Amino acid sequence: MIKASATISLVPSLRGGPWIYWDDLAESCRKAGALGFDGVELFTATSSEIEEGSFKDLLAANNLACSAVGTGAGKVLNGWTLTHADPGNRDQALGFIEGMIDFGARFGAPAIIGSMQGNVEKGEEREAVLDRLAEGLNVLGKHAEMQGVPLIYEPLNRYETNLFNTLESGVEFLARLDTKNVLLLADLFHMNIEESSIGDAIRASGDRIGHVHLADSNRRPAGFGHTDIGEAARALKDIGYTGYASAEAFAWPDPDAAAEQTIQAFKEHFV
Ligand code: LER
Ligand code: MN
Repeated sequence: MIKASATISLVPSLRGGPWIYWDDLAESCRKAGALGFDGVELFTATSSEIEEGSFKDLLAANNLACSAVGTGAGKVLNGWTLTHADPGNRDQALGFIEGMIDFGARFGAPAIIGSMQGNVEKGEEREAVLDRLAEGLNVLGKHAEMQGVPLIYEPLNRYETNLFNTLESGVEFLARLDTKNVLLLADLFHMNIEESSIGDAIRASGDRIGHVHLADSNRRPAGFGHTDIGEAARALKDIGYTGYASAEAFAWPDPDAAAEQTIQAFKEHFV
């Protein structure tokens, strides 16, 4: 069975980004639990702002798991990436993500490397940048393995990274790592831009997919755009995916309506 996850951002300066809930962790968990979500994905500025015991209590009280933790704040707020030309910057990125891996692992949740992968900047050699990415993912994949969780690497659309934009190129890159503990994130919003066929790309990636971001073509909740969500769901069932479909979508028209739309679309297609 595929599981439904809502997203919660606790970074006020990034208000307006693609997360369903915004304001209050306890209230967001209560609402997600009441709607029947199985999990919540967290986006935080640091790995230390949530108290472990109280979040565990919140999850248990609302019948939820933590589905994943995002690491993008390391880039968006601090400018760190795993492929930055400056080794000091890369070290900061590594330390930040290690902290996030440890934080997520306390709740059995993997960390996601999305924006933290960075870009090949003007004048840089692509292969040298990919070597830095491989080095970072090897270190972090092994670190995550010690904590008993996978690490999730996310191909993004071309307007966000020039490293890897499709699942196929991501699968190929992961095969060259020393660690097998890095899995791919299939984000339906990015895939709508980059893939020729979302279903075929999912079927071809099979067990390399470890997490799914559920959003429609316009990044509104599933069903509010023109992506064939049913086809994506069929492909995920075909490959035997049993992870989360996590609603990394705009809180459109508002958080409550976005959450309700997501859970309805989930019940229609994924169950
Ligand atoms: C960014 O567009 C995204 O999809 C995130 O999951 C990556 O941090
Ligand atoms: Mn995503």
